[in-house]
Amino acid sequence: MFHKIMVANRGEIALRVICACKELGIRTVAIYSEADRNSLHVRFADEAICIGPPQLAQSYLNIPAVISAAEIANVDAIHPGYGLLSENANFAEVCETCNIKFIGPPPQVTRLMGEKEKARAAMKKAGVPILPGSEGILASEGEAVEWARQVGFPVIIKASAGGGGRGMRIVRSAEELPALFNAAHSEAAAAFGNGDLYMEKYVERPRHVEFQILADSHGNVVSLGERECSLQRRHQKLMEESPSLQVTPELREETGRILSQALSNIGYVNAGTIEFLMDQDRRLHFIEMNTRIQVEHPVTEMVTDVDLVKSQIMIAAGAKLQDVLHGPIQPRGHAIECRINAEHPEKFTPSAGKITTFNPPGGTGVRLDTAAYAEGVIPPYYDSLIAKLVVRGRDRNEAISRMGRALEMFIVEGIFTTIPLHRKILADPEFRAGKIDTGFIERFLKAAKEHAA
Ligand code: MV4
Repeated sequence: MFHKIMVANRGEIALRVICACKELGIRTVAIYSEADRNSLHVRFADEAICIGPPQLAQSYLNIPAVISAAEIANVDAIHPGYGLLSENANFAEVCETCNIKFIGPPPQVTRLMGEKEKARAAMKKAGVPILPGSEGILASEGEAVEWARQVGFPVIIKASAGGGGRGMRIVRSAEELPALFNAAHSEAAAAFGNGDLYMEKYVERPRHVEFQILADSHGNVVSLGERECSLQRRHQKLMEESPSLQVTPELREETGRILSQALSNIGYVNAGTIEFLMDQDRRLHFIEMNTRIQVEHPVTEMVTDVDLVKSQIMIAAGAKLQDVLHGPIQPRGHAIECRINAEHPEKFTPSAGKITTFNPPGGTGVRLDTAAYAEGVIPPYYDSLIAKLVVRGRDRNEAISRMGRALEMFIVEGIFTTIPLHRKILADPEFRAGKIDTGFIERFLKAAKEHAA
């Protein structure tokens, strides 16, 4: 097992990783920017090293600075958290070169999944259902028209280097395709330095359902079931839950079986998330894979009782799944997570500043992952997520009432947060009935606006 791990992240996820290390008896090293001197990840790590000024490019994304700190502290491994360097295959390679274990998949697997068109082809080959679409990168708008006619309109053009919604265009007819193809190409080239595009059949009003897996370095893979993540605004998730009301035990079992086989074949190692779109017929179609621990991982932890971050660390140290898990995965009850962002609840603009009052909720079935505290300052340089409020209940109704009372007791003053928005969503009859798809939040906000007018 590792003796010392560097946590190459900040905020709630850095604290989350430190918690896992403490429980495993591993020493921790925090890195921090000048804006994060008084952060809790600095306070709770055994050692802390300042790596630069507040700007991400000069601190948490500065690979030479991060590696230098790791060398100075003489760590065995680096946990990247989510975002930042977590899906950077070059960083993983640098770690390897320096004899530091990167807690994540092998670099070539991270690289494969980062190229969405290649990931799609690899998953298809490994037996995972994908949507009808193009094969290989679209060479020209002419080739795109050919594929679109074969697939049938509407189609969606996506950037191979994209993900998270950037560089996408929905195309409903052959006439509008060339212009949208060129716009997507330019946008992708500008945003990712790579204009490669591919195409899929467009699914109207899909649900976003993702499966959590764990894979060890001995070829063993296990599924921990799914999360329903359709409640998003501009590709930012707001609320997640597990299980999904739409996934039957048979579909869960079958998908888990297919994914275990596929990811074992691909040589995947680490925790991982396989994203699917669920269509109107409740069929699942692979769209992307995330090779990191995700923001919403606690939802799965609450229903399975598996510590995913501890599992990542043990797997990176060479442990077998049978020694990481306590037995078969048996999800129990229902969990919901609300992402609490420091932003204006209607305008969604970031709200940095000093927190004057902070009353965290607690009690039965409530978990709060946060690095925020009273008198603490939220800097303007980073992601606006300041807390994840997660509850578990025997069933969805109990989880909803528990979340309602926890949100009521969660008092944050001095900055704006999304707490009021979550209270309203929770009261919505459609949400309570489980009628949620990727268009829900847009419809909800539009109705709220019209009601106010
Ligand atoms: C799609 C789609 C419909 N059909 N692909 C958006 C982000 C990226 N990860 C995939 N996305 C979508 N891909 C096909 N073939 C609709 C979306 C989509 C979406 C997906 C998940 C969650 C929210 C979404 C919001 C708008 C569009």
